[in-house]
Amino acid sequence: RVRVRGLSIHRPIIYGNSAVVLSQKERESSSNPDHTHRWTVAVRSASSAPDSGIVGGADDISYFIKRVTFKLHDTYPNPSRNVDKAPFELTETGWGEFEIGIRITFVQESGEKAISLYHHLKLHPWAAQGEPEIPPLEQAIKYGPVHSWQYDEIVFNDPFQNFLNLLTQH
Ligand code: SLL
Repeated sequence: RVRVRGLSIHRPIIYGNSAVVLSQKERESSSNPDHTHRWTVAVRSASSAPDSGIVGGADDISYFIKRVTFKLHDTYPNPSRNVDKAPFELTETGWGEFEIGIRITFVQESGEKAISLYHHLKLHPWAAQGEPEIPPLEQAIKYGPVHSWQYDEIVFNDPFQNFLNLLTQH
């Protein structure tokens, strides 16, 4: 296995979450009536399909990512959640914001170490001056979905030749 010295190759990704307020009905029929929001956390390719209304995700990134582990707050059952195929996302309900650990494991043949990212799960829209940090639910419903996404680039330095081939063939 040979490394291609001096070469860097990057893959653009986005990671983050979208959140919506649960309807009264959904809250009543939920196993936990304290839950106020449904949210999805994800790692996706940065490119978006035109008119899809979805942030990123146009390309499948599973040719170089083997697993994404989302580490949730300890108030969740089995807080460490593995996703082993695309789409690398997780949908849950809850009531509070917290820091989500995102661990990305690359395909075996890459020889690359896993990387860790952190995302602050965002449920509430940014408050204007003088407004409460957590708006009343009726107001949050009017505001609509909350989106919090980050662009990033995964950089591979001195990649193995076979991994470089795999990356460039996609
Ligand atoms: C807070 N530091 O106090 C944060 C913690 C935890 C959120 C938020 C689900 C809990 C469950 C949930 O929303 N946890 O399923 O019981 O705001």
